[in-house]
Amino acid sequence: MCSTQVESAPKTERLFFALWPSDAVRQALRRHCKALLRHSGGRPVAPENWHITLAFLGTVEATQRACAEQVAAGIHLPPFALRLDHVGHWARPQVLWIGASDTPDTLRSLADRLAQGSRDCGLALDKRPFVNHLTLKRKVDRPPAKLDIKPVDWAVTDFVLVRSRTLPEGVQYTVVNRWPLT
Ligand code: 2AM
Repeated sequence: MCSTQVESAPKTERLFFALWPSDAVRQALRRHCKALLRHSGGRPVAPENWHITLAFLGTVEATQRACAEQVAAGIHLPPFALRLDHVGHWARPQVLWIGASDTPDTLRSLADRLAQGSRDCGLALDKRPFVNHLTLKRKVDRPPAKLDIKPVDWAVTDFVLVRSRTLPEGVQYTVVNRWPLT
């Protein structure tokens, strides 16, 4: 008798590490960016999806996720203050974003350690250096005339792992793990 073994493909997820704003920071961003968002064309990112990517892992298997989560758990860095005071436009990806003109050393260190640790888990990450940015809109083909905004202060006390799913109604981000900065 002959038996057929069907090998199922490993279960994968699309994941990234991020700074995830509190509701209060999201509300402040909505208020301070109201005019900018109204007058810049393009396709807005839903405010509940706003985040700053620390390291984009791409498609990840369960063992790689566990390894990346161990890397995150092994990072001990203090909380830091982030002042979102700079609006930028990238022409090629057609992205309108807000970020901190001053990248705190702790933030750079957090992003670098997550990226290096994830590479050590066998994940192929983008080689471009970290640029802190929170994407507000996509498909913005030219910079808006007025790029100044009232800064938003964000006391960053943790970082998260996010699952990204593409659904018919749009992209869905779910926070699947969280680590405190202490
Ligand atoms: P972006 O906001 O500049 O587009 C989820 O896709 C998040 O990961 C987005 O914030 C996106 O940044 C970021 N990201 C970084 N590299 C990516 C890649 N190669 N593909 C998709 N998203 C990427």
